[in-house]
Amino acid sequence: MTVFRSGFVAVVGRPNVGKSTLVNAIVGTKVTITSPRPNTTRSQVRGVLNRPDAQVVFVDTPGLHKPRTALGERMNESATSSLDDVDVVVAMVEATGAVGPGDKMVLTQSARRVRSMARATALERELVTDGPDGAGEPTLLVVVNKIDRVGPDGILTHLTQVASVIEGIDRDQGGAPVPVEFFPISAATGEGVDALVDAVVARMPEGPRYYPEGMVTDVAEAFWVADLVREELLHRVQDELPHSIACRVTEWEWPRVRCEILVERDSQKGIVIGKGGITLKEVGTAVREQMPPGAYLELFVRVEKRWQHREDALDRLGF
Ligand SMILES: Nc1nc2c(ncn2[C@@H]2O[C@H](COP(=O)(O)OP(=O)(O)OP(=O)(O)O)[C@@H](O)[C@H]2O)c(=O)[nH]1
Ligand SMILES: [Mg+2]
Repeated sequence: MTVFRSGFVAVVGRPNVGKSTLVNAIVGTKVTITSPRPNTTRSQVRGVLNRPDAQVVFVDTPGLHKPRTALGERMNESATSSLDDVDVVVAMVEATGAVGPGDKMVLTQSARRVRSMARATALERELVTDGPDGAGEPTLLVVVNKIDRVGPDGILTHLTQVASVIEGIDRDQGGAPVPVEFFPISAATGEGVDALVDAVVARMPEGPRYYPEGMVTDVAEAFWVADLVREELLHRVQDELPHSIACRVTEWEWPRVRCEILVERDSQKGIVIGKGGITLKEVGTAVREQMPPGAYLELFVRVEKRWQHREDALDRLGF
């Protein structure tokens, strides 16, 4: 008898390694925004993969980093807490550049979680006599992304480096080595992604559909539009400004949608608006193209001083 498998997968990694690009590639629709700037994703976003044999909910997470703001701390908490409720952990690094301390932190947290899953599974097997559900030993899936940017030698070097970092983590954490599988992929071209998805599905427990079949995400429409506005801005502004931007929809009276763009300083306001309003105009056009036809999108820029550092502002903005 074929079983239906379902469950949750967290995709964790440093900022900018390509987590959101991967989730979009797997789901087959854009469900989470991406950009060349680090810290693009600020909260968990669920993307649902529906197959005849399985439903897998991929949880895209903010990049784990050394926080310099209250927002950064909340983003890290959001990423770390995603590990608590999932069946499989995918830890992503990128093939370009060396495996750094940020990657080590990601691998350490991921390995720790897989170890605790292994302990829980062992305990369950002792208590339940009718055997395991066939999903196998908890295993850390390590994805090496952006292989389109390095040659085969580069991939091999990187895999070797990651493996030795994990050996060090095993020594630090003690006990048996954590089971690991490696997946060199390119989220951008799709290379290697099917193999990863098959491995994830094989590791899902037997279970029901958690979401209706046509549903690809649980992100609310107003939140999505605000994120699309931020995405378009991230592609147009530089330096520290991406971090200072927050967007939220303040009115939704279809087809009229009003979205507020917050910045932290007066000087940033002009950059977001652009000469003669050109940047805002371009952003508005690009976002409308991704909304249902007929949308009338109004964009406003407002200064909210140091909002990234203020707990009260973060509460209000829903972080
Ligand atoms: N060449 C190449 N670029 C990629 C690949 N995957 C992602 N990128 C690019 O890397 C950048 C970051 O991608 P994101 O998916 O936003 O990265 P992220 O890990 O979600 O980043 P945060 O949300 O900031 O943590 C974007 O410019 C992507 O286009 C890949 O496989 N190959
Ligand atoms: Mg992201």
